[in-house]
Amino acid sequence: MANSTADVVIVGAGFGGMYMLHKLRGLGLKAIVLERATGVGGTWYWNRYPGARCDVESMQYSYSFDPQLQQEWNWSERFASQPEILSYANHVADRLDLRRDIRFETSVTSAAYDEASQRWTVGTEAGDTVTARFCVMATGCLSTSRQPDFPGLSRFKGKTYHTGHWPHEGVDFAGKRVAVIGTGSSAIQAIPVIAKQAALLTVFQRTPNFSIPTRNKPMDGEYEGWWKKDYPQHRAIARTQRAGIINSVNDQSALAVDDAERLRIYEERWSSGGTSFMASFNDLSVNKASNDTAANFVRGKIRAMVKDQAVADILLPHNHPIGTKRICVDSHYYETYNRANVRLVDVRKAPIETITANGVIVGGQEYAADIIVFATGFDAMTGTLVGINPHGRDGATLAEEWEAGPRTYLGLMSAQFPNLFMITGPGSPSVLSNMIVSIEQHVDWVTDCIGYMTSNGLTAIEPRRDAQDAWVEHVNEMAFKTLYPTANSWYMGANIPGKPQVFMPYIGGVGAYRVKCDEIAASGYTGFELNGSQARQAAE
Ligand code: FAD
Ligand code: N01
Repeated sequence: MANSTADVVIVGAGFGGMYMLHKLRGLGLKAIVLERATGVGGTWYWNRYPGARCDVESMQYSYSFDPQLQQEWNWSERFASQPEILSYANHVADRLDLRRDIRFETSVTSAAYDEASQRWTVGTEAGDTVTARFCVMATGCLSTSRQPDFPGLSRFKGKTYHTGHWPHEGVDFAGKRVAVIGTGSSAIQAIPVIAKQAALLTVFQRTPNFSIPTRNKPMDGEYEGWWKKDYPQHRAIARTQRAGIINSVNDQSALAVDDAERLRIYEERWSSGGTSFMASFNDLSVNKASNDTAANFVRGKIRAMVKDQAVADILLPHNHPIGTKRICVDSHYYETYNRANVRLVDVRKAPIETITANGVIVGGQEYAADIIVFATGFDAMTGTLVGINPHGRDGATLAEEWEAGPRTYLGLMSAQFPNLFMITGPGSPSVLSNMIVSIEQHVDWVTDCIGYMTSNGLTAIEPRRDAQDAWVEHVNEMAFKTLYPTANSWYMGANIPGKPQVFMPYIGGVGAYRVKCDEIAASGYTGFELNGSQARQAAE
C-alpha cells in the first residue's frame, strides 16, 4: 500500500464502513477502507464467544438499502446468531464486490489534517499512509475491548480470553474449570453455553443486571413473509421510531393502569421475549415509580427461576433502574445457576484481589480455574476514536478536545476536524437504537454531504463551535430528562476508571434525530462552515 491517495479514506469494515464504501462508489469517488481484522463484519467478526447473538430481530437487523438483498437473504432464527450475521456481512461484501477496496490486517494508528491541502493523511501500524480529502471513521462504538489490569494476571498458568477478541478456532471447555469475570450482555449470553460444556463454571459478578428471555426460535415462515411482502414500507416506519425498531410501544404510563392490567401486560411481553419488554409502557425510562413496577416484576421472575434463594439474592439487580444500563437478553441465563456445576461469586463487597497461577482470589479464597473468560466490556463510543487521536486544525487533537467528554455536532463531526466524519459517533442515537438503521442514516447523510460539496466546488466542511456547543447541551438536557444518567453505565463512561462521566448517545430518538439532520442538510448545512479552497485562501 505504501503511500496511496484516494478521495475518501474509511476506517473500519463493519456494517458502517462497508455501506460507506458502496455509497461512495455510487458517487464515482475512489474510497479505500482500512481494517485491522482479516475480514469484514466488525463486531460480528470479533465477538465470536459462545452464545453471541443479536437482540434486534433478524428481519430488522439487516441492511435496507438493497431491495433484492433483503428479499433474497433468509434468516434462520428470530434472533440471528453471530455466525449467521457474519455470513451475511461476507455475503454483502461478495455481492457488492467490496473487498477490492478494503485493506485488511491494516491498523490505523494516526490521522492528521493538513490545512493547506485540506486533506487527511491516515497512518498505519506498518508505516503506510493514505491521503484523502475526506476521512470517515466507521470504527464502531464497541470496538475497543477492555480488560481490567487484575494483579497477578501474568502468573496465571491457564488460558485467558476476552469475549470481544474470541479466537476463530473456538475454545474447548470440556472437562475444564472456567472462570467468567463480568455479568453484562456478553457474559449473560455466554454463561449458559459454557456451563453446558465446562466441568465447573465460576461466575464473578460485581453488578447484577436485568435480563429478559429472548424466546429465540426458528424463523416463522409466515412472519418472514409478512416482512418481505412490504419490506420497504416496514423499513420506512422503523426509521421513524424512537429506537429504529418496530416493536409496538404501549403508549400509556405504567401508572395509568391497575395492578392486574399492568401484570397482564408485563406477563405478555415477558412471554413474547426480547427487549420489547422495555416498551411495555411509555414512561419506564423517565418515571422512577413506573420503572420500579417493571424492575419489581423482573426481580420476581428471577426469584422464581433460581432455586437457591441465597443465589437469587445475589442476582437481583438493585443499584440502577431497569433499562438504564443496557438491558440484557438471554437464553436460560438465570436457570443456569440451578446447575450443580455452576457457582456465583459476589465481588461487589469483596473485589477480585489477585489472580494466581491456578485461579482467582476473592475474600481470601482461591477459586481454581483452567480458563478465565473476561467479559469485561469496552471503552465504548470514544475509546477507539481517541485511541487514533486525530490531529485537526491549528494543532487540535481529539484527545484534548474531548478531555471532558465527547463534543460533536449531531454525532457526525467535531469542531477543529474538517472533513472528518464519524458513523454513529457520540451525540447521535447510535447505541440506543437498531444500529443498522442508524448506520444507514449516517452513511446516507455523509454521502449526500460529500456529493453536495463535490458538485458545488466545496472542499472543506466543519461544524461551527457555537452549533456544536448547543448540540452538546441539547444531548445533555435530553439525557437528564430520563433516568439513564442515574446508572453507572458504559453509556456514561462509568466503566472506565478516570473516563469523564457524560451521557454519550443522543436519547431524542432515531425518528426525530433524522428529521433534524435532514433539515440541517436541506437548509444548506446550518451550523456547519463550508469552504472552497479559494474561499479559505482568501479568508487567510
Ligand atoms: P463495528 O462493527 O465495530 O466495526 C468497526 C470496525 O472498525 C471493526 O472491524 C474494527 O476492527 C475496525 N477498526 C476500529 N479501529 C480501527 C483502527 N484503528 N484501524 C483499523 N480498523 C479499525 N447492535 C444492535 O443494534 N443490535 C444488537 O443486537 C447488537 N448486538 C451486539 C452484540 C455485541 C457482542 C456487540 C459488541 C455489539 C452489538 N451491537 C448491537 C452493536 C454493534 O456494534 C453494531 O450493531 C454494529 O455491528 C456496528 O457496526 P460498525 O460498522 O459501526 O462498527
Ligand atoms: O460489557 P459490559 P459487555 N471486576 O460493560 C464487569 C453490546 N452487546 O461486553 O457492571 C469485576 O456490559 C462489569 O461489572 P460492573 C451491548 O450494547 C450486546 O457485556 O462494571 N467485574 C460488567 O458486569 C452491551 O451493553 C449483546 O460492575 C468487572 C461486565 O464486566 C455492550 O455490548 C451482547 C470488572 C462488563 O459488561 C457491552 O456488553 C453482547 C472488574 N474489575 C454485547 N470490570 C446482545 O445481546 C468490569 N467488570 C445484543
